[in-house]
Amino acid sequence: MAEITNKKIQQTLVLIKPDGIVKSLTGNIISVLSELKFKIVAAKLIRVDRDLAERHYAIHKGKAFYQGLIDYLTGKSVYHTNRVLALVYQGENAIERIREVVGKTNPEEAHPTTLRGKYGRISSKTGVFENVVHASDSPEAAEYEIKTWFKPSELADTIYPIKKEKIEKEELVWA
Ligand code: RTP
Ligand code: MG
Repeated sequence: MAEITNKKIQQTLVLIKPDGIVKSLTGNIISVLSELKFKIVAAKLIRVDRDLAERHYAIHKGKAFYQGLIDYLTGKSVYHTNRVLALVYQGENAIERIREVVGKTNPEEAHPTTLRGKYGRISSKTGVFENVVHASDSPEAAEYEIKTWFKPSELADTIYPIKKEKIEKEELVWA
């Protein structure tokens, strides 16, 4: 009988959110994710402005928790950091397997062995689920999110079609 396989090579966007950065959890989180043996395709530390946060969570616009969520991601709430570490992972069923390790959205419902179960909390001030990590929830979301956070040249592998365009713009250089 033929073996039933359901292996998909997927890419997914992981964000270590401001609370993860401020709580010095970057190493722990990457270490836990590294046990999945996925390939890191991109990584960078980013200052998150309102525009980027709103594009990332555009799907949630209008929901009751939306403003609090944007404030959380841009460091306007308790943590006062707008630093986020963004990573792209690639591997077999990476989306589902990373979501498993990350745990449920509500840190109180997340299994205690998951990243959110271990490190997340619900802010008693804002009601926001400060859940330490973001992970894409579908291939469509992953593509949208990876393209929102990274330029093609920032990925170590080409995972989506690219094209060349001449762009003239001012850029910061070393003085
Ligand atoms: P994420 O997008 O950050 O990976 O989280 P998720 O898929 O598990 O959950 P999602 O429904 O996409 O919600 C995005 C983020 O919004 C905050 N949230 N707060 N207080 C609330 O009811 C509430 N619901 C969601 C969380 O920070 C969640 O990760
Ligand atoms: Mg989500």
